[in-house]
Amino acid sequence: MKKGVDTIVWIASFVLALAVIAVPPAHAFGSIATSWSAYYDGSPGVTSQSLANMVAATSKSCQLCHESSSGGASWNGYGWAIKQRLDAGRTNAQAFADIEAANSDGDASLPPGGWSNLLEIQYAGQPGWTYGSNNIYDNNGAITGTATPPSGLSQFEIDPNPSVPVTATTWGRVKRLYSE
Ligand SMILES: [Ca+2]
Ligand SMILES: [Ca+2]
Repeated sequence: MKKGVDTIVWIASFVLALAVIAVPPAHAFGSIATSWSAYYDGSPGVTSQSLANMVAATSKSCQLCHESSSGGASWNGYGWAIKQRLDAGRTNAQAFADIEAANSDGDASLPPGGWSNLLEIQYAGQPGWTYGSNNIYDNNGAITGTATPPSGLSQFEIDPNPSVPVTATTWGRVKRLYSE
């Protein structure tokens, strides 16, 4: 009987060890989005509605950076920029800060030179998506094609409108808060 118990304990330990080995690496699914949300909640980053807008449009946060609503190894320009910084050894927070001044979606909207990632984030836009075709990058940074922004986003949730101040209390956002 003792031998049978030992065998069960051994098998259980083996299965547990396999489970530990199978745990995904540090950049697990959704962890960077969680980190992004925490960073842009007012401190240290600015307060942002960008991720909330994406969740309202697609029910997921992935397409802030990824081509697909389920994540995976294809990114928009903003996601690829973050990945480059992480691959260079930067932390999530450092990577976010590193690329705030860039215009990763290459939009040509006002202000001159396009909306920087920081301004898009601050004014509830999408730093990785602009109107029309957006370059999509693979794991090696090669452009593999183009994609249009997620269809659930409204015009000024893709690139902000400089004449319309965006606050978290506009009626559309109030409705979203109660529909999520
Ligand atoms: Ca931009
Ligand atoms: Ca944009």
